[in-house]
Amino acid sequence: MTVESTAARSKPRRSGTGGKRATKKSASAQTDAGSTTAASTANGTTAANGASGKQSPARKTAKPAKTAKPAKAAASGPARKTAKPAKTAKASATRKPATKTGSSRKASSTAQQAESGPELVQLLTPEGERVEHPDYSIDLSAEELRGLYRDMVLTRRFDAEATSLQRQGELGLWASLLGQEAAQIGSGRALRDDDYVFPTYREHGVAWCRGVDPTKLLGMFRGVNNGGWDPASNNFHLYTIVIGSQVLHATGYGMGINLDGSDSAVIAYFGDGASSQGDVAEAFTFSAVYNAPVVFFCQNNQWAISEPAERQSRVPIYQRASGFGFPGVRVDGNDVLACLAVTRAAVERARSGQGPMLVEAFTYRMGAHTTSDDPTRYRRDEERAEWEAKDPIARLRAYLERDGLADPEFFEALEEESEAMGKHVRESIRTMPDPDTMAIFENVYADGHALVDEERAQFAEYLASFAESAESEEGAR
Ligand SMILES: Cc1ncc(C[n+]2csc(CCOP(=O)(O)OP(=O)(O)O)c2C)c(N)n1
Ligand SMILES: [Mg+2]
Repeated sequence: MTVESTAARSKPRRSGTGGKRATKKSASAQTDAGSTTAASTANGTTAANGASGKQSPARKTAKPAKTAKPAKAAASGPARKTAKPAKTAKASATRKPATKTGSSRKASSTAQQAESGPELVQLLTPEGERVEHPDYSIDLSAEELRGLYRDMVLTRRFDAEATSLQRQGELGLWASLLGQEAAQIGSGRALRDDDYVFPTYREHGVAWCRGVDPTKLLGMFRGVNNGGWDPASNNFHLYTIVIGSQVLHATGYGMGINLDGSDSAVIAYFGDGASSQGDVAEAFTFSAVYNAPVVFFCQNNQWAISEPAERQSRVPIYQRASGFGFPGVRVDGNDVLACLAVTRAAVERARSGQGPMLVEAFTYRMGAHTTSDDPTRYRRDEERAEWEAKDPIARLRAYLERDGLADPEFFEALEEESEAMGKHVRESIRTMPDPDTMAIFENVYADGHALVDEERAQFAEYLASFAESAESEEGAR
């Protein structure tokens, strides 16, 4: 997908005004499968300024230059040697994370693990207590809150089914979103239909919010198609495995929105690991310089396969934004209300012509990286247990029950719906047709290519040779 083609796509969706995007519209209520979110009320400007202003505490703790001294290291030769903390870090990283006492780990985790305090936006505590934040507020009806809960429960159920189906041999691979439901549902529900989403490979909750049929997400993981849905139908791009590349695509799309003069926004999802990619840095630069309406939504789930987040950055990821000239904010990624409020503010900001914003959703990958991974090889059980206590679904349920916002019938009905969904997913995968083997040569070039034609003919001949040898075996009997 090229920048040109994604940008061009936005054109027919929204008629351009011909001038600069100036109209600041409220996010319209979005309804999907019974769940609604209210119009945005957050003041993007205040919110963003507030967020970008808070840098001192973490900056201070992030000064573990004692171990790393990155600036000096870059300037002088000998210092570079001391800047080799990779050695210390290496020792504490993949093999022996259990001790977590290595100086490198200790220093950098201070920068990473600001799980409470002023720099983390939170509206719902892990115990399910509703709290306020000076820059981000939200006022949702009981129905809307139940809708968010339903979204998270069904997404988790779908994800669990997919993991089981992989174990049963129905999928080649699955990348679970377990633990990241709030980050995805909160941000996904902050969007309008005409906004455009660029996901990684783990955004099953966002796909749900965009109205993509969940069973369509399975095709690629079963190996029967290259994506399975039409991105233009739901403004939800195909899953992207090349880490960070979709962030550049989002930037190009955002620059296209500006040229169109529309007030849509674009959101790019990426991980803590992806934040180290050059593509992401380039996307930050271009979005800032071209004032593109891009929300960079980083789900910091603490791990990039077996690499801990502290190996990606010496400062909290959200603080990187200020170096590029736009605001960044860290939100409790297990708090669906905070994720919704912060993303709404960021999207509103983009819509009103104020350019990009970085949202770092601080969360945790509860499962393995993918079904091919074994996280017990590189991380402590205690770490997972700590995060289990911050579960995004349990905390919203606690709030709904304590404040009488949902009755037992609601939870029972949802359980039934969840069961039905599981059944539907299992049945769909087993009836998913295998593709025609020769289809691999389709859509390589829009107008065909001599080399592809040649390869197609060779492959057809190769396949035919099996039929011939089967026939001769038959004849020999
Ligand atoms: C350009 C590129 N480099 C390396 C990989 C291999 N790879 C796949 S997933 C992954 C880790 C990504 O971690 P993160 O960005 O934190 O996302 P998460 O998987 O945690 O959601 C890597 C390195 C890749 N797919 N693409
Ligand atoms: Mg990660």
